[in-house]
Formats: sequence, C-alpha cells, structure tokens
Amino acid sequence: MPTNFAHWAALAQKELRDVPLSSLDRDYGGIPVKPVYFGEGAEIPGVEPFTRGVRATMYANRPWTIRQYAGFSTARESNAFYRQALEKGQKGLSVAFDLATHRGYDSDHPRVMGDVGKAGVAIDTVEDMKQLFDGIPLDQMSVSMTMNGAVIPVLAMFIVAAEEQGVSQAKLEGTIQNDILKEFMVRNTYIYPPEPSMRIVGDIIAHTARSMPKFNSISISGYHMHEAGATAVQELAYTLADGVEYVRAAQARGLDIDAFAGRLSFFFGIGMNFFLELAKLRAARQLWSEIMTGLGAKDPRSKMLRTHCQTSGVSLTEQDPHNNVIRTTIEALAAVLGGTQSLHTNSFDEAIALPTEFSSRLARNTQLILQHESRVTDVVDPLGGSYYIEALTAELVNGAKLLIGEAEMAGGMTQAVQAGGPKLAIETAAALRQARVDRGEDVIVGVNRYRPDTEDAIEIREIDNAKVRAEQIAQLERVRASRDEIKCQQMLSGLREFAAKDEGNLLEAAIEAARARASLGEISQAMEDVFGRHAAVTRVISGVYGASYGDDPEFSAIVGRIDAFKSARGRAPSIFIAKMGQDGHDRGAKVIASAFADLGFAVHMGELFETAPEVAAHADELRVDAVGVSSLAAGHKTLVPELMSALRYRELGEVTVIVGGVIPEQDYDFLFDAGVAEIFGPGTNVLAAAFSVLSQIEGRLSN
Ligand code: 2CP
Repeated sequence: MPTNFAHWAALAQKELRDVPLSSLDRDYGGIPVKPVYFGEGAEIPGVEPFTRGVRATMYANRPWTIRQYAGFSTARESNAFYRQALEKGQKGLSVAFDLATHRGYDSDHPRVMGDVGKAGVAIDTVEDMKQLFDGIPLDQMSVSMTMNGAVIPVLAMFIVAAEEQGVSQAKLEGTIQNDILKEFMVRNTYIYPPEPSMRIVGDIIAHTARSMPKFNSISISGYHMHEAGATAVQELAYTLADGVEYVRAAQARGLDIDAFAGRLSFFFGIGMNFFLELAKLRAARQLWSEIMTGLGAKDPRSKMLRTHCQTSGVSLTEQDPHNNVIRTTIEALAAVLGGTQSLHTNSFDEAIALPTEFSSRLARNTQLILQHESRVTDVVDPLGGSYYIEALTAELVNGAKLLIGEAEMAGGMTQAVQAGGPKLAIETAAALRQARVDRGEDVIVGVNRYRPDTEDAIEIREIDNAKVRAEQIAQLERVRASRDEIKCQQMLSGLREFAAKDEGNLLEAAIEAARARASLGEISQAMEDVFGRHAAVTRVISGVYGASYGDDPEFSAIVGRIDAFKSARGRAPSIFIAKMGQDGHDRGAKVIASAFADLGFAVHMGELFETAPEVAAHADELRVDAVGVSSLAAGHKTLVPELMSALRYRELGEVTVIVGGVIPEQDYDFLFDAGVAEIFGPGTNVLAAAFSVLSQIEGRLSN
C-alpha cells in the first residue's frame, strides 16, 4: 500500500476518535474490503483540494444526512409531518416555506390570496415558528431553512422560537439558504434590489460567525440554475462565483475569512447524466479549495466545500410517473458517489403535486436502502482513479474556470447578475435542451418514447388554500391583539433606522422585533420602506429554439400556418404569457415564450408576480388572442378562475386561455369548467402545444 495510506490513516483515526480503524474493514464473503483505495500519486480524501471528499472516512464513519425538504399549509400540519418523518429514519429537517413568506408578505396580504400554505408552510409570526418545531428539540436537531428574500425575519423568528424553547443561539445547528444572487438569476424570490440584498447576506454571515458557531450561514446554490436548464459547467461556475462574491461581502464587513468560511455551505442539483453529475461534485470541491486559497484562507475547514444535493425536479415527468422512482434512485446514487454531505430525494409525484405520505416514504426509503443495503457507504470515493471520472472532473474544472474568469471580468457576480449575462446564458441552454427533447434527440422514457397507451391517475395531496389562509389570518390577529404595540413599533423603527443609516446588524434588530411579536410582513416592510422592492425586467431570448430546427418539416408546417394566418388577417396570432401570484418559476414560461416567438407568434411576456386583474388589463390593452398562464406552485385553482372573471369583467370572454405547468389531472375538469381551452403539463412537446393554441385561436376567431 503506498505511503499516502499512512497519511490517510492518521486523519481517519482522528475522525473515528476511540473507535479502531480496523472496524471500517469489511469482508464480502472472503473478499477483504478496505475503507479507501489509492493509485500511484492519488489524492487523499480529507486533504486539500478535497476532490475525493471533505472527510477522510466519509460515509464509512458517518453517512450523509437524509434531509427531506418539506412543508405545507399550517405550521401544525408540517410539524406532524416532520415528527413522523424523523421517527421513520429521516435525520435532519429542511423547511419549505410558502411563497407568501418567501416574498415577505403576511398571509392577509391581498397579493398572496392564491399562495398561502400552498408550496410550503406559512409563517407570519414567532407563534407559527414555535408551532413548527413543537416537540422537536432545537439543540439536537439540525434544521435547514430555504429562505432568501425574507431571510431576516425568518431567521430572527427561528432564533426567538429556539430561545423560547430554552435553546441558546450558540447551540443551534442548521443552515439558512440566504443565497440572494441566484434569486436574481433564476429562482426569483427576491424582495429588495441586489445591493441592499447583499448587505443582508453580509449581516447574516457576520451575526452567525459571532453568535451561532454551529450554524451554516448560507447555502450557495446551483440547484436552481440546474433546474432552470443550466449546463453542468454553468451551474458549477456561477455557483462558485456567487460564493466568491459572498466571501467578499463578508470581508467588506470587516470579518476575517477564516472566521466565517468554515460555515459557508453549498447546494447542487443532481440530474440524470450519471457520471457527469457525480464528477461535478468532485470538481466543485477541487475548485473551491483553490479559490479559497487564492482569497487568503488558511484553515483547511475554510476550503472544504460541504454540500447538500437534491435530485432533479425537472427530470421528473408527469407521464408514467412511477418512472420517477427510478430516475430519483439513479440521481441519488450519483450524489452519493460524488460525496454529498446531505441529500433530498424527490418524491415521484412532485411533477404533479406536493408529495403524499406514500410517495414521501418511498423517497426517504430510497436513501435508507442506499445507506443500509447497497454497501456504497463502505468505501470512500470509490470511483476516484477511474480514467473516465478523473477526465470528466478535469474537464469540468477547466470549463468552470473559464466562466468564473468571465464573471470576474464583468466585475464579479453582483455586477454580472445585474447585467443579466448568466441568466440569458442559462435560458439559452434551457431552450436548446427543450428543442432536443421535442425533436426526440434526448430520449425521455414515457414522454417522447415508449409512452404507455393508458395511464391511471395517481393519488395526490390537496391543500385547501382558503382554509389555511383563514387559520393564518385568525392567528395573526390574535398575535397583533395581544402584543405590546408601542414596544413592537419601537423595534420596527429601530430596524428601519439601521436600514436607512447603513449601520448596525439588520438581523440583530429583527430579532428584537420578532421578540416583540412583529410579524414577518411588518419586519420585511420596515426594510422595504428604505430599500424599495426589486422589479425585474423580463427579457426573452430569441432565435435559439428556431435555429435548432433547421428545415424540420413539423416546424415548417406551423410556421407556414402562422404565415397563412398573417396574410389572411394582416397580423400575427398573439399571446400574453402570464405569471400570477408569487410563483417565480419562469423557466417553462420563458421557453414557451421564446419558442412561440421563433414560430411567428406575437409574444408578450408579462412581469412576474402579477395579480389576475393586472393580467386581464394587459390582455385588454394588447388585444391579444390568447393568454397563457404558467403555474408551478399550485395556485391555479384560485388564480385561474380569478383571471377568467377579470377577463369577463373587461368583456374579453373570447380570449383563449391556456394553462401550462404543474397541474394535477384531477384539476383538469375544474379548469375546463372555468373556461380554460387547453392544459399543457410538464413534458408537453412545444410544437404540439403551438399547433393546438393556433387551432384554438383560429376556431374562436372564425366563430
Ligand atoms: C461528517 N462529520 C463527520 C464525518 N462526516 N465526523 C467524522 N467523520 C466523518 N466521516 C461531522 C461533520 O463534521 C459535522 O460536524 C457533522 O458530522 C454533520 O455532518 P455534515 O456533513 O456537516 O452534515 P449536515 O449537518 O447535514 O450539513 C450538511 C450541509 C448543510 C450541506 C453542510 O449546509 C446542510 O444541511 N444543508 C442542507 C440544505 C438544505 O436542506 N437545503 C434545502 C434546499 P461539524 O459541523 O461539527 O463539523 S430546498 C430546495 C428547494 C428546491 C429550493 O431551494 O427551492
């Protein structure tokens, strides 16, 4: 065995403490198996640049954390769900908040009628937060919270809820996502403009470095770029470049890099390209270690890229949905062979609705089976040294370095994001991918090949949005009625002042406000009074989708029909693409907008976060033939009927309304009864959709 084994063994023994190293040896029916293998000159796991893993012993000593992302409706219901999941083998919590909470609105705000409790749990005050963790000791449970926009009130309320459970900040373990740059790029749950948003990130890193040593201050996320259609190189490069920007923001607040860098964490998406995805994690670790050395980090912990992974949501299909179990298993295996620290496996029904008890159990068991039955935990970085894996890792490292260099040339990611380059690059990659799927070049089993003749509807979880909203509003009113109003307003003024004067720590002021029972909406508003609310400019790429079709006969056929429409009517068929409510998932809407425009439609892309009456007003002003509603956050049953009545109110009943996105089949009749002409689920062929929208428009115009 080469000498690097001795180096490894010393590190491994440290991690094992009193447990003998030999206890990691295995015997596979007479075949001895060691916990690690080395080739000549191979890197050592647990040693910089950490390509082979951040720990010497990795899963042989401690498997990754099974951390399922969940949350829905009220805090009480989510709490019951968490408790059951923990009983059945889950190891850490990962809280999903509803979109109203993400965007800093209380449940009684008129803009969030369709969003409360839908795609996550609604949190208005500390009382909700206490309920969420009722019976879950926060000094023993590591809690991840996916929150970016309203990160200040949410983290403040978490801290106060723990405090009232008797747990001090120093004991809190977990992670807050707190990654605002990717919100401007792809995820869209920002509140304030980029500059004050970066100040917030810096304040959180500063506070956690001072008072919450076991808490990860940020989860720098490539996942949403992956889901928006980024290539592996884009995901790697933009994520790490974001990381650089956060390091600089914290340094600008006077912090020493080694005081906070050990608590920066990451989050990647893992898709179906098995070897590429696992190599991506190895490349990410190697790159981050180099980057941090360059930024002046000395402590090896500052250079360790520790990451959570989630299997890919966009790889899930609505058609033949049980195939998603297989997809998720393959992706989970890639995450594990890539050396993730923590993992969420998607439930097979997540392309359709929130997971049920059954689908959640299968998703959790996928990880339990990998940990307990597959033996993949026995050996550290088992694929290290494979010619192919090492070559892929090196290619990813080189490709990402080029893009990171470009971001640096643009003045860093805050500048690059404001200029919009990375967002457009990702949208271009997404349009190309969609075209490949539509043309059948990328095969998706059960969607563009091997489609079953019939499909049975699956059981889904429904949230009664009106009921959740009523319960939240009642609770909010109780809290407002029983608090010391003068004190609460004083604390909010203090926060506003910190924001205005660019001094003091915003999180620390918000903790005071949360203690005084200020609501999430009030805390957010206090900062919005100073910072303003960010409105993104929506841009649609053109030419990419069309160019990949060349002289494809189907594509030409639709273009021909649209040309005929134009010569008959002297104008192009027109469509307004709408995103209503707080649902910021706009990949699908953008892909449709750019593909329809390439086909010859006159496409008007709405802004994000509009209300139904606002969309109807645009349709009126633009005199469009059709409105295409994109819904991915389960708001359709509230928002679509609202849109229909707003259109009727403006006497636009003849406008064709189509709906696309994540719509359970059980809801189709409801939407058709409301007057929707067509519904397109995930996996819809864009050309087929264009064909049927055009037919609908022609049908209505000739009536
Ligand atoms: C780990 N430990 C070990 C070993 N492995 N000790 C000895 N030997 C080993 N082999 C130690 C670690 O050093 C650590 O202690 C402790 O065990 C916990 O391990 P960890 O590896 O840090 O795991 P973790 O506590 O689960 O933390 C993982 C992450 C964290 C990635 C660092 O940031 C995290 O949990 N992220 C989750 C993010 C998440 O859930 N996101 C949801 C996204 P020390 O800490 O003392 O060193 S939701 C997605 C949706 C789609 C959305 O965003 O919209």
